[in-house]
Amino acid sequence: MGQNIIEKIMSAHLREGEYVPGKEVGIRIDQTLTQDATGTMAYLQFEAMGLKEIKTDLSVSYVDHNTVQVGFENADDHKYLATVAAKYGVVYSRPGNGICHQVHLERFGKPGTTLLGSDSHTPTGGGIGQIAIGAGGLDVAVAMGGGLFYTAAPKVYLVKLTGELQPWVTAKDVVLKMLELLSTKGNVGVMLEYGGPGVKKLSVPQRATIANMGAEMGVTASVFPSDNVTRKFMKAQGREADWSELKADRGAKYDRVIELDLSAVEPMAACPHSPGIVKKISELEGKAVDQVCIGSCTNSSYKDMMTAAEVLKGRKVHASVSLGVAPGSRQVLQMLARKGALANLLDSGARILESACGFCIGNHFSPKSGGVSLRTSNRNFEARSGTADAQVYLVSPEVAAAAAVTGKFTDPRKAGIPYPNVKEPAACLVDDSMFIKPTPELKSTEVFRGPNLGEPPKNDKMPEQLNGAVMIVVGDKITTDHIMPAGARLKYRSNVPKYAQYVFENVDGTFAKRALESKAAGAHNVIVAGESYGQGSSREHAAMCPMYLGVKAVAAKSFERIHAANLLNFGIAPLTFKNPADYASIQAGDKLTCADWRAAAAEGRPVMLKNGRTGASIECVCALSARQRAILAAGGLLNHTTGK
Ligand code: MIC
Ligand code: SF4
Repeated sequence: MGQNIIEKIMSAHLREGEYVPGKEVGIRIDQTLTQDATGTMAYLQFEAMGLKEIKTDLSVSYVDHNTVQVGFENADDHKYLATVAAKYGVVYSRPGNGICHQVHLERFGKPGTTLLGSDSHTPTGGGIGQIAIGAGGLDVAVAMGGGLFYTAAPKVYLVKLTGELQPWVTAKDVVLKMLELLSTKGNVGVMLEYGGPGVKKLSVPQRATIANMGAEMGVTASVFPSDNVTRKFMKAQGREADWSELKADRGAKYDRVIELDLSAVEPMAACPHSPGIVKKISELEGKAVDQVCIGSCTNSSYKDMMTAAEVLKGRKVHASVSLGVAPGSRQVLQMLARKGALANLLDSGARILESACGFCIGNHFSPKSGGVSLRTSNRNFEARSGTADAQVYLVSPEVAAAAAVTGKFTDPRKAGIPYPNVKEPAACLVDDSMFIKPTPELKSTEVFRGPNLGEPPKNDKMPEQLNGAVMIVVGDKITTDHIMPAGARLKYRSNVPKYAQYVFENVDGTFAKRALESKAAGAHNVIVAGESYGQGSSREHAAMCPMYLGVKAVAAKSFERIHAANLLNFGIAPLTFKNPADYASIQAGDKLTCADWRAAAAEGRPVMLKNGRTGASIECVCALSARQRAILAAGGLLNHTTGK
């Protein structure tokens, strides 16, 4: 029987288990990437595991999130990352070199390989034909040391593309359409494979935009074939030798087929506060706009930026709009400068921002109170921009640039602006001088540890009995941005006791204090949640900091993949209600006990929670593999790996 692309790559990397959808398999990881906000903990954990050098083909440490450098913390972290990379054989991408996903696609991505990254948008690499997966830093640390990455063998959906995009319609609109079709929940355990005759009409950066926002659907990865278009992209990057063909066999099977006609896609927007609330731009036309941000790992390719610059050429940014442009890589910024496009942007009144995550993570450039912000990024969760009541819409660079000129939502097809039709470059400006590549001499580098850098927090073994105290009851689709805010708090990523003070800051500002008091009183803290708990980022701090605050279990209607894995890695039991209606019977302050807690969870039996207030018995499922149960019983992956 013919194999699809995902089966081909997965089976070539399969080292443990059997490829049966839903069953856990262990795969070899060829490449890893980390970024600074998750990276410091990943390397601290790598060191804590006693690992001596990396065992992957390539590991890269990017600095792109914490580049604001207010105070000493960020710069200290950068120095730690640079020195630890030198010591263990990791390539270091200096701040200013660009956003990890875009730079990795340009300089390192290789068709047919596996990439594991401590960032949820790692699947961007699917645009070049990699199985690229986002995970917590601890999983990436294990993979760097040559350990396998464990995940459920996926169900594979084919997205069959036909037709061709019309002028002003973009890959961003395609992925927003996909979000309308698949929504942001219910896709755990799925990988998307793009195919059909429409694929060859999409460039690698366009494919990467689509793969990038698979993260918002909750799929594990999105993969494109590697074809002549891929070859041309790699040739333009001076890397044709890294190219190989990758296509599905005739007769390959899929669990579901979704057909999408590219010619019928229209300019779209994701509306506040979820990437899944999708509307056509034509439905929003005329709405006033306060801020426009162009950039992020979703949309800052050369063509994206050049198109925006062409729209703005000879025009002025509307008086009521603040426009920020952050090219995602130094390569693109250098090319814009050489082409004169940077001058066009400056002349228009655009504010040029650093090639980094910046506005996307709410690190700066927060909108005014209640402001309407059009962004080309991938997430518009409440408060993520740094302004709690801002209204963030996710759009294409074309729609963003048109709005910057007109001051309102504008269908670019009707703006009276000639279509720029920017072509992909045949040769890119290749300058790798902002990478520090490992050498044998660098192995003796002394690792720098500034005062911002803590120890990875330790956990005790799983207790025999659960003496649970419900600290908070939250609703559906709670994101990791709700659990562990980033933005202005990002600089505490390497200092868990400090960062933990902000857990659930924007949901219930009393959470951290109450949780610490409850822990000190000997209780095991419990979080109760609705559906799709832990959407969004891979930040393991959303598990590590609750662990520090004494959280031992999260009981939810359902979980998102990366966060469930992170909970487990930090010894917090992810419990799913057998009967989802039980969720409504629990209140904050309830005592939930379980006499055979450790034995039940560790043996894979149902976990019965007794609610002291109502007297009810609540059945929960802790659906884990034998390997995962051992990790939970040990109090997390670090304890499990080091035998503590
Ligand atoms: C994000 O887009 O939310 C982030 C910031 O890149 C996170 C990683 C982090 O929190 O450091 C992600 O996507 O995993
Ligand atoms: Fe950076 Fe935003 Fe991409 Fe996350 S989504 S990696 S914060 S640009």
